[in-house]
Amino acid sequence: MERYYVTTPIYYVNDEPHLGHIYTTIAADVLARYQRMSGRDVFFLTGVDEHGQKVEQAAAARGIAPIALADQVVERYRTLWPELAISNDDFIRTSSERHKAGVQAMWRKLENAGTIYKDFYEDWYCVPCETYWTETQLKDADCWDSTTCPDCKRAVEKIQEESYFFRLSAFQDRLVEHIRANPDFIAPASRRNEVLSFVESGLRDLSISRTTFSWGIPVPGDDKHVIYVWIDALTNYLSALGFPDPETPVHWPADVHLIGKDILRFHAVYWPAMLMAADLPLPKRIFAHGWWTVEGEKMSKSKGNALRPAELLEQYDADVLRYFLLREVPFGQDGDFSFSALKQRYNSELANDVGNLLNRSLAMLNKYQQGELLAAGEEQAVDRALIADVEAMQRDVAAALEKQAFHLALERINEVVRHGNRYVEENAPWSLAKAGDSARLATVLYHLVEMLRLVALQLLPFMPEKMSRMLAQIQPEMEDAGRLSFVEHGGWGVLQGGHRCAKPQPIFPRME
Ligand code: ME8
Repeated sequence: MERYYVTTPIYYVNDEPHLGHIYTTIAADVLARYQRMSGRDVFFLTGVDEHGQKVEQAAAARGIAPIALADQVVERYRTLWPELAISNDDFIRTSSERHKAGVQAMWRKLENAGTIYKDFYEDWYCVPCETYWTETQLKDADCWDSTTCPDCKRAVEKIQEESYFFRLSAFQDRLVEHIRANPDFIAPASRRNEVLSFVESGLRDLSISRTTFSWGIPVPGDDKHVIYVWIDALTNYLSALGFPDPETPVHWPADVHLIGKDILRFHAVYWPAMLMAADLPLPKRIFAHGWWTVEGEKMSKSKGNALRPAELLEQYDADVLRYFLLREVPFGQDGDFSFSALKQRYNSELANDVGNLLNRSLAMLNKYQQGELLAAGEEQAVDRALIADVEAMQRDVAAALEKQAFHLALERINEVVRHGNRYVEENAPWSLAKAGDSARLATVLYHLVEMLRLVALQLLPFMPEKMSRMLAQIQPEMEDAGRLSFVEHGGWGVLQGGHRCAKPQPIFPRME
């Protein structure tokens, strides 16, 4: 069976979940569900990043131990994911023994490959970003006088300590070569170019251990040092699969690491270089999505305007959020979350288009044929055009999702829904009923219901709960929509004459 491995970033436990975290996780969930329905053996991983100075400081500020803070926040994530219908196969904590074993094994591999050395280190460090800056970088960013971080503009600290280093510079040429030879490796293309010019401008070796705090995984054989939080965190993608036993787990390499644009350098430069050093295959793709603002404003802890999932779930069904987040903004671009945009999209695309087509089709089937589907008679050009559109849509959605173009996939499905609504108008079943043309009426109703079934199947990964309800109206005998697959149920003509549908029940009532 073909395998598929999709990951989200592991989220820091110094903050509660917010819109940015659910965004990546929902996107990964849609891919996982879609690939499972396509017959692949899927592994979908998410989890939390518990170590590092940032978490240690956040815990100290609350007067608790780092692990106590981690335990609290982990619970928030663990209870949140089912509420959003997230179907992850595993949840990795970096404080777990299996993860520590994986990270220490990775360290040993880098060491055995001769890519780690000890030296002294003097630099500027931004704790909130867990990022190092050189004097030159601060000067270039006009941050030297204020000694603030070029990214977040908060104060950077001067650091001088003994440290282990990873020979990142030795991988510059191979990285450039790999990125050039594999145009799909980093997406979207604009991000790929950014990474390429960053690597080409020259890489310096990376400090990968700390002695100034202790909340982390000890360096094997030198426990004065803890392993740099990013070496620790990135290795989660392997440790969750059981690495180092086996060294190359069956689901490795990942098909896609979904991340936000702010953590691209770690994933597209450091991580591949580590894997090259450890002689392991590289992930096939790294996709960096954009950032959300909320009602036109940047989300920030200090402003207290971070959008919290619990607040959203009080107002909207999980499926509506899932749909909106992936439909509103092309994946890869920045976007704005606004309540009015959500309502507008919901009413026009879900209530008016999908919801209305389902309601009117099942209402007519119940009115004219007592809910019974009759076998389709001779097909006319309009019927063939509808079938062809559905089948083309299925191919287009598959192609869009290969490229993580969620918005295009949804737009293409909506196009078929609009086609369905036009088909109703053009074939006017009410006139056929009036004229007593029951053969043509049966054919038109068959085409409508069968297309609705296939539309619901394509939308199932995006809106698992709503689409299960839609399918339960079309196929009331079916017990569990979760077992449907494109392979078995994706073809035209699965429903047979004599099949009974339920009475319509609105699944997308209008929002006022
Ligand atoms: O970076 N819009 O964790 P994290 C969209 N532990 N995405 C956003 C966002 C916004 N406004 N704000 C944050 C870490 N994000 C590391 C990852 S992976 C081996 C280690 C996204 O909790 C951000 O882009 O700070 C990032 O991808 C994710 O939230 C996790 O952030």
